[in-house]
Amino acid sequence: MKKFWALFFFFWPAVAFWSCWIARSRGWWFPASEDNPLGLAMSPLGQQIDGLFYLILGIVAVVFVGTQFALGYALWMSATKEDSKPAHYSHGSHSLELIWTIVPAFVLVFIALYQMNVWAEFRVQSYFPNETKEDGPKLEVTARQFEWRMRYPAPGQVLSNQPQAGDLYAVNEMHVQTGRPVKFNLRTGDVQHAFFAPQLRVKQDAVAGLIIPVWLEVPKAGKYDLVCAELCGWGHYKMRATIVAEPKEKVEEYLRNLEQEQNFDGVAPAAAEE
Ligand SMILES: [Cu+2]
Repeated sequence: MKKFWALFFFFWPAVAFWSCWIARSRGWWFPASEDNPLGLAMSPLGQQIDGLFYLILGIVAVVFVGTQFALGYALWMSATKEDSKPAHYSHGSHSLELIWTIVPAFVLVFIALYQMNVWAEFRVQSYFPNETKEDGPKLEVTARQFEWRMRYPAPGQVLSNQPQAGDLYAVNEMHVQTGRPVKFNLRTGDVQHAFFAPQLRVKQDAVAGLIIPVWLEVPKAGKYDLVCAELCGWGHYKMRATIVAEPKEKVEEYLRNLEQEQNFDGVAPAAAEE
C-alpha cells in the first residue's frame, strides 16, 4: 500500500502530459474552429501572448513534475526502507528555505521583465502601433446588458466621444479592416463587462465611467467571435457578437449601406417604383 502512494504521485505528471498532448488535436486547447482546428492565435499580438503562455506553462510544468517526483521519491524511499531502521526527523533547513525563496523570486522577476514589451504594446497607449495613432479610433464599442453596440462616425468624419448626428449604429456586428491595426474605444452602458475575442486573444474589461482604447489586428479576412467575459447578469451568455474582418473597401461599403439604411425615410426612391 505504501508503494501505491509513491506511484500515485508519479502518475499525475504522466496524466497531465498525456492530456495536454491530446488536447490540441481534439480542439480542447484554445478555442478551435473548422478553419482553425488547432486554435492558433489569429492576430500577431495574439501569437506573442501565446508565446508567453507557453513559456509560463513550461515553467509550471517543470515545477509540477519536480515536486511530484520529489514527493513520490520520498514516499518510495520510506516504503522500501527496512522497518528496523529508526525514522530520521529533520526540521528547518536554512539553505533549503533560501533556495525555495530565491529561485521563485528570480523566476517571477524574469517573467515580469520578459512580458513587459507585449504588455505595453497591448495596453499602454503610447506603445500602440503607429497606425492606430495615425488613424485614431475607428469606432466605439459599448457593452450593455446584453448586447454589443457599435458606433461609427459618419463616413469621412472622426469619432467623437459624444454621439454625433451622423453617427452610424450597429448591434452585435463589428466590422474591422484586415491587415492594419484598428483602434476602438470600449465603454459600458451599465455594469462591468469584458470584451473578449478569443481567436484574436484580445480581452479587456469595460468599466463604467471609463473610455478604454483597445486595438486589434486581423491579418486574415473572416468572422471571429466576440463574447463577454465578465459575468454581467442573467443574460451574460447572450452577449455573443461577430467581428467581421474584411478589406478596407468592404468596410467602407458596409458603412455606406449602414448610412443608407439609417437615413431611409420609408419612402422608396422613384427609380425603384418603375
Ligand atoms: Cu456582459
